[in-house]
Amino acid sequence: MSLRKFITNKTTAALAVLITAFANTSVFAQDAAAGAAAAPKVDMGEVYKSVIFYILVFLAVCLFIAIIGKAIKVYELSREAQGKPVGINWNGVHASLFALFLVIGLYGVYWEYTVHGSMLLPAAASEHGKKIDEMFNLTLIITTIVFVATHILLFGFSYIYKYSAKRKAYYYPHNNTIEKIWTIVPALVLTVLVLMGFLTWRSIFFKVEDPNHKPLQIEVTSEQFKWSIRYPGADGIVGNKNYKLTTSSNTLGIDFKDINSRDDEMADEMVLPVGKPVKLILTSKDVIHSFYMPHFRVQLNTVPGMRTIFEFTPTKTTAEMQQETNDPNFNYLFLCAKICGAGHYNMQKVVRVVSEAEYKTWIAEQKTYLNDDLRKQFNLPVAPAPVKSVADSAAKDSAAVKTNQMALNK
Ligand SMILES: [Cu+2]
Repeated sequence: MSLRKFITNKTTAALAVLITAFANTSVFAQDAAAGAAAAPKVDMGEVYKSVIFYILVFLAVCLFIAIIGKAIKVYELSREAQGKPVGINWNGVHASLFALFLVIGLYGVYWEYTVHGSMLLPAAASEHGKKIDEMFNLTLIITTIVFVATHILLFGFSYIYKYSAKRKAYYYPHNNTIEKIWTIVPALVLTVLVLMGFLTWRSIFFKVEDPNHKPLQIEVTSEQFKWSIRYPGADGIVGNKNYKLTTSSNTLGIDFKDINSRDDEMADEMVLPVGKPVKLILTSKDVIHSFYMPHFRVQLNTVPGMRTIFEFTPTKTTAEMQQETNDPNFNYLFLCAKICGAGHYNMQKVVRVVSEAEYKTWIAEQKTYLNDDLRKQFNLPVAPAPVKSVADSAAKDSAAVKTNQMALNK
């Protein structure tokens, strides 16, 4: 096939595609016009919601680029056929594109940091949260420096050392010194970051409990698709649970034979006294969920069949945070951070951090799980509530501490 015939064939084919596309669009337009006269008007805003629309736009853009490419090729071939020098210096074009990409890309990074950077979470509202934020910031600073330096080298060198007929490439296959530098330096930096992470994590998780300053125990149970919050009642201990005891009236499977369970209270929101350590006991009824309190920098999986524990101290009340963020509607949240099924998005609850006095008023208003129905089910005398011996409570307390310690050591 001669070159001219080839080009003509290609052009005819391209024209045929364009004409077909145009004809189809016209047919659509006519249909739409006819339809509009007969039926209620179609909302064109809906078009933007369909996937097909974006596929067609993508194909149209590809077609446009292909046509431009073909036109340039035809221009170059015709120059070649006439014995003229090549019209476009592609090495120069590519090198300039690299340089342009570097400038636009770095500006994009700057824009991301300044515009979206302010959309990050506000300052941590818990004691350990400050350490996590420091680690996050240090990692971000180091990776940003490395990112900017390597990209200037990568794109800058591609521009500076673009092909030149006057220059011969220097063959440079290996250099031990360079190999050592770019192996040892990242290894050292990563070792420091990993060690810092390890030590921070340890300091958050392994705490020696002060017997005079016991944390407030709160049990959170996840299930598809909700959270249940259990407060320990006056004894300060969340009682035992057993999945075999789950019934329609005892959905958490609380074991009311355990005296510590009897005063346990249910709550619809999590209310925490400011400045007091909180020990979260997390469990799950069905699949693994992830308990996440973004403002307190708390995140831990809830796992069926085991208890996971996280201890933290909130340092700012909701009211203080509303002032700080200048948002009177601000509320702390906890939510599920693991896609756990269709209703996952619905798994969130409000957390209110309040003063000690407000907390006491609130907790006094909460109902106990144990009601007359459950008393009958567990063969317990129907009110008045049983009196618990101090020795019993102390023994249970040390047992609970041991179980928690075991869970922590795992
Ligand atoms: Cu989820």
